[in-house]
Amino acid sequence: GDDDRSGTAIITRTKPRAKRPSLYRVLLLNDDYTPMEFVVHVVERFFNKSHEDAYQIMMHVHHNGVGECGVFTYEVAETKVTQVMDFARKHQHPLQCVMEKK
Ligand code: TYC
Repeated sequence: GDDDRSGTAIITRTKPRAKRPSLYRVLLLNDDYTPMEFVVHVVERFFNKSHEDAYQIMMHVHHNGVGECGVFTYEVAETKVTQVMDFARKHQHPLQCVMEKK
């Protein structure tokens, strides 16, 4: 509509506007204690990576301090972070997983 009972013009959009959701990187952080094999397992299990890709991501984090495991919408990224942090805590490893807006 272009008018209302208050006499104030209101312009509404006709063409459907696709609102793309913001995207978030999920990152693993390096530490000195979490076993390499545990990190590889985490990347395979929670980020659906092949063993080869998971190993590469783990080694990237080991050498660079931080690395990306995937890019997701806010809710999915938040779920990944919680799942990884809970799993690491359960196994008493200090592994840290965080998300950041792209
Ligand atoms: N730096 C760890 C080690 O030498 C391995 C490791 C890799 C830990 C990646 C955390 O996100 C990580 N055992």
